[in-house]
Amino acid sequence: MSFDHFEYKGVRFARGLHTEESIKQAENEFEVFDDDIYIVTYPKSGTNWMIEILNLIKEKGDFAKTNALPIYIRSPWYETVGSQEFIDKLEPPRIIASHLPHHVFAKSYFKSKAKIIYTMRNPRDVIVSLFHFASVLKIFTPTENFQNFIEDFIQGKALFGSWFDHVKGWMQMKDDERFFFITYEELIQDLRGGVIRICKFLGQELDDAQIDSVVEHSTFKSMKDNPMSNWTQLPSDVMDQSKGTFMRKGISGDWKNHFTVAQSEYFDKIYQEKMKDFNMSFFWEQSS
Ligand code: PPS
Repeated sequence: MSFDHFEYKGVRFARGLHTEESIKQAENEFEVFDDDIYIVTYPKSGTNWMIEILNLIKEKGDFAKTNALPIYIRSPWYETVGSQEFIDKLEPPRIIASHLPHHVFAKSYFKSKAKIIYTMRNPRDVIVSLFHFASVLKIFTPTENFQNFIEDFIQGKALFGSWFDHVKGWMQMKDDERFFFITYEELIQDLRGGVIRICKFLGQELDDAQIDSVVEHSTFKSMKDNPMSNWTQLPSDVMDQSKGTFMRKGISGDWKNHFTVAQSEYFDKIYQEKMKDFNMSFFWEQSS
């Protein structure tokens, strides 16, 4: 997984999206408000899905209101260079995205009442999604060597560092009342149920018709067909849409079409080793 990068506190960041200054600023100076809601994820874990869901919940399912802006402006990643301009225009409660690991997250968050929704995904599917995205997003040097890609991912050489550290870092907060976690796979299995749980966490009361609208507009098909949500408005020097689409497959288990048996066994072994002291089990551990 090759991209022009720098390291900060053991984590790889991409030049072109980040600078040392933007990351230090995000960590030390960014001002978190008590009513903010943060969508935190390791890349390719369902960030945009959650952006769509949360903005629709905020507007009680009113699609015309949420769909006025492209998704990456509706809820910018606050660590990205240039994002402050868009964050300054957000109406409260601000819904802000971030891929930052726990140990680099805004210090002011930890003194605030702001909420975090952390979404996780089967790391095998994260690898596959990222592998395809690496040929589309211009900051990456495309590669066809899937084995090397897996190896880089395992060694934490991916954008935003190690998946294992990210998940373990953030899940230290699992019992904090400001923190809610959910998996991509749970949303695939029962989107409506997920939306209802998220509303409860946020203290948002939506009626059945409003929930139906949130679900209708956040399905994979709706988002894939929606130019405000499918990233097709990005210029070709940022994303080469001829090489693939941001809204690619939107399923769980696509890793089975990419990993060989040997790669799958190898990854399982590493996974067991790295997660052995982690006292939680995930949906994908039963089904993979
Ligand atoms: S990023 O670049 O890190 O912000 O990407 P992220 O949004 O986290 O993840 C992109 C993957 O999520 C899929 N996606 C969805 N799946 C199901 N339903 C909905 N509504 C949805 N929206 C986005 C998207 O297709 C990417 O996964 P893959 O496996 O590549 O299709």
